Amino acid sequence: MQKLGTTLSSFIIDEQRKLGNKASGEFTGLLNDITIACKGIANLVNMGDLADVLGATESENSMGDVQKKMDLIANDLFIDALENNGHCAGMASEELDEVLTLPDGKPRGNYLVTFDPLDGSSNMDINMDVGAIFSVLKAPKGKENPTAEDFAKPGTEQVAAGYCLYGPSSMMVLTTGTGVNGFTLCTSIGEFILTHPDMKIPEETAEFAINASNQRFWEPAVQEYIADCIQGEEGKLGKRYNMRWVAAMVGEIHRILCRGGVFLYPIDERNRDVGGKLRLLYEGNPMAMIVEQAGGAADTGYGRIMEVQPNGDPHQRVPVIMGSKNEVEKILSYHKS
Ligand code: AFP
Repeated sequence: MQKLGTTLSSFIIDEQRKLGNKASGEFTGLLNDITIACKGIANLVNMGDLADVLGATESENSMGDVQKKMDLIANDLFIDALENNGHCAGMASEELDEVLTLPDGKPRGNYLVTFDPLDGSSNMDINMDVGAIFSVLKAPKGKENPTAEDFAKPGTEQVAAGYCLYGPSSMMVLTTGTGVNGFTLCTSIGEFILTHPDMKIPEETAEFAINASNQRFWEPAVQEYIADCIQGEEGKLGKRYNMRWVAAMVGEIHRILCRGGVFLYPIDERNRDVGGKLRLLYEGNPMAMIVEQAGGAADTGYGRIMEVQPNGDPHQRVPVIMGSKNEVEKILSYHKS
């Protein structure tokens, strides 16, 4: 007989049980809310054009990116799942200009959630990988409506982080600070099942991911490292490298969790003033927590991503270098020299 295995909900309940009577069940409830949003998104992403969710809207987000139809739908699904159950006290989304205050009368919980509801959304229309990324922080005690300042916590204060990859199968990858576990969505029963326990990133790699079309804008350290990778066995690094680019950070980080690699979105001449391209709260911090929990490293080139002190702007950006530990250290040595 085929076994069902461990579902995401039972896994989380079990983790919380290990905390003894300290666990109220609220955190379990919060992760369950996020899971429901992700299942709703997975369903629509899988239906694609049949659900009329492809294409762009006429609106832009605060970063000036044109919002895709599915960006807005995914954002609404996250809000809907989180604002009604009393587990969450406030939210910040890559798709919203300001942090979101819960409507009056809705119960408030003890957690703040930040999310990028549809990372890599330009992949939607070409039927390629997209994902959702989320991070959970403790909410300030007794504050009805948390503000941007309450979200301005370094990544080291995250209590959980995860992503849901909508690829050939949908997978939820989660850390609550004790390792990383991956769950595959079984569409026939509508449950995420534990398929990738205790994910670990190999320390060594010969695979990098960077948008090479930006090469002329990169800093000298990154230019030099990539040039040495391309030299292969004849170059200073003495080995042949492979390159991949999914154009959705969720896809890149998932590949790195499965077989190692490094992902770089460095600061470049065009985004130096704003600090990089990727967002600290929605992409940098949650992915850094997952990568570190899986034994990898996550840095800006100048320090650990999770130790960056947020400046209070929920859309603060950050340069990103993350993945296999020894390779990240190699890249950092280029920065140092
Ligand atoms: P969106 O979340 O706006 O779709 O952007 C995705 C992303 O921020 C990140 O996931 C990718 O790594 C990166 O953009 C890809 O960007 P380019 O291919 O344009 O460099």
